[in-house]
Amino acid sequence: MTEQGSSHRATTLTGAQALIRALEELGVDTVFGIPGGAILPVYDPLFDSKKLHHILVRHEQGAGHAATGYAQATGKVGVCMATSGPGATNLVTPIADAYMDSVPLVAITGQVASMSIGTDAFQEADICGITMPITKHNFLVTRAEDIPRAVAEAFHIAATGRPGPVLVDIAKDAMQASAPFHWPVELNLPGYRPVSKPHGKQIREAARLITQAKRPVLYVGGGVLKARATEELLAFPDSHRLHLGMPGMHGSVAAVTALQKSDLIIALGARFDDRVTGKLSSFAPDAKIVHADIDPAEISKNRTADVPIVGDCREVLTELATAVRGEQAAGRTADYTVWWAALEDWRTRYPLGYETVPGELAPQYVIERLGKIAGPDAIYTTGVGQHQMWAAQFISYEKPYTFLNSGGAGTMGYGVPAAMGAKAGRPEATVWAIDGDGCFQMTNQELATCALNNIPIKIAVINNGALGMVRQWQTLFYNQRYSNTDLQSRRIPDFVKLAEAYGCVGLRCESPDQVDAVIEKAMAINDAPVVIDFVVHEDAMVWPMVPAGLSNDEILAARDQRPDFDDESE
Ligand SMILES: Cc1ncc(C[n+]2csc(CCOP(=O)(O)OP(=O)(O)O)c2C)c(N)n1
Repeated sequence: MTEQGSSHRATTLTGAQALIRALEELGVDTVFGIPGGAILPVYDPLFDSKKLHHILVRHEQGAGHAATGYAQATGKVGVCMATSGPGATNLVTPIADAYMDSVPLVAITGQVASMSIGTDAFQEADICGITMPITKHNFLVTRAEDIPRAVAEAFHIAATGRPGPVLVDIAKDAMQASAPFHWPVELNLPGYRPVSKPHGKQIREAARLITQAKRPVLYVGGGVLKARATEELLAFPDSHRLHLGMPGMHGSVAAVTALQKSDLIIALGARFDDRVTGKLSSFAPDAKIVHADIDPAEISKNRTADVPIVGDCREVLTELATAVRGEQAAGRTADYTVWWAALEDWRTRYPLGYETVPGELAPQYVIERLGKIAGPDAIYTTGVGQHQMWAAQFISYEKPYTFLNSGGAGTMGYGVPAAMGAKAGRPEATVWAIDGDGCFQMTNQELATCALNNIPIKIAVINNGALGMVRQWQTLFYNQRYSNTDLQSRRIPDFVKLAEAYGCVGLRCESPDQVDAVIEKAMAINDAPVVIDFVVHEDAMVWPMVPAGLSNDEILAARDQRPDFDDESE
């Protein structure tokens, strides 16, 4: 390939070469994928690329979550690739997952030749139709000359505004045909103009409410991370005095109650998800709402905003801080002392905790020790279930972009491939996947990918032998009738042998006194992936809990333990 200046005569490339060239121009360094018939023309020039590193995964779902983990750890757009039909449909779960968590992802799929589209051709699936509701946008490209622009637009859409997944589906004949290659391309996106600068009047109104409020709470969502606004927020590390912890179904009593009793919620890049609000009609009944989000569709979707602010969280926070300082300079200051005393009181009376059973290994203890030993510079990913909630509760996250999990979709199987992607993007970081035995069995084949590609992630399988979170609901709401939640995974498979079969180091830990030593041993291994099978107590439960569908006022600090707020003055 020759160098191409935009004003010079264009080089002629095949569509497949143009795709690779466009990805190189966009600065892509890592692509996760699996080839097949319809995408094969692309894999040929990919073989020669000096800039693109393709990681051959074992399942397309792994490619998708790896690209998501890569994107979340690096802030760049994650890229995955698959062939038509089943290759593309295997990407559906990670695409939906990235959509729910607003992660910038570009999925490139091969499609059958344009002449065959709509004929039920071999390995044909209408992946644009299938992913229409779970992508920010998607493209079906049937001409070679359209490939560079489609790819450039896909990256632009994925990364700007509210980030999200974009699919580029390319017909095989478009990859094989030739066309002049022009770069850079002019984007042609009428109607796509995300608003990043907030409206001054709304900012002033928000500042006025903040200085009038008696019980204000910042409700900080993923949008603050996406806007890279953590400095502007003075991103509260978990150890900060004003950080109350995670709100919602398994949030801390202090965080849930603070929102419930607040008179002003300042929601930043957050979307009033049902896992946070509980029964919506009884959520924070006395609170006025300032809602800042880059996606206007989020504002007043679930809870009506008194002050809607459409904008990028970084700009919103900068301007809001200036406006609040202005209010204060004019003598309008708020006194939150009484409120802080109440928060402090809830926090000290209802701290996070857990029970231990003599002779048994508590899963919370394992996760707590892991967080302490691996420390705040490590990146942690999780699956979905009890272990995910404990990882949110018992690890102290001091830095942004270090806790990656499937928050919106709740996708079991996210942990291992996301860790693989995070480690591929941040090779210098220690990356731990904290996984459940159920989740681990959904995507652990990517251990082979990690072992072969020198991606030495570490996996802590919190092995309670069951689909723990579902079992917890059966304990609490289905009379302890454990229908189909016993995986027997303390017997089958043997996770240590499984790890070894995949070229990883396998370790097992069954008692509290071995925990530190086994974690330290894993920390010392950096030339291979490590799997630790932590055989833990099967009856441990996640507390606090707001039972699904109930008001957050019904929070249980622990089993049968309703917090008592009556004795406080508000
Ligand atoms: C793909 C998928 N299937 C089913 C579920 C429903 N589900 C949520 S948590 C859970 C159990 C997870 O078990 P495990 O991985 O062992 O984690 P634990 O809760 O025991 O920590 C299930 C089945 C889901 N979230 N995702």
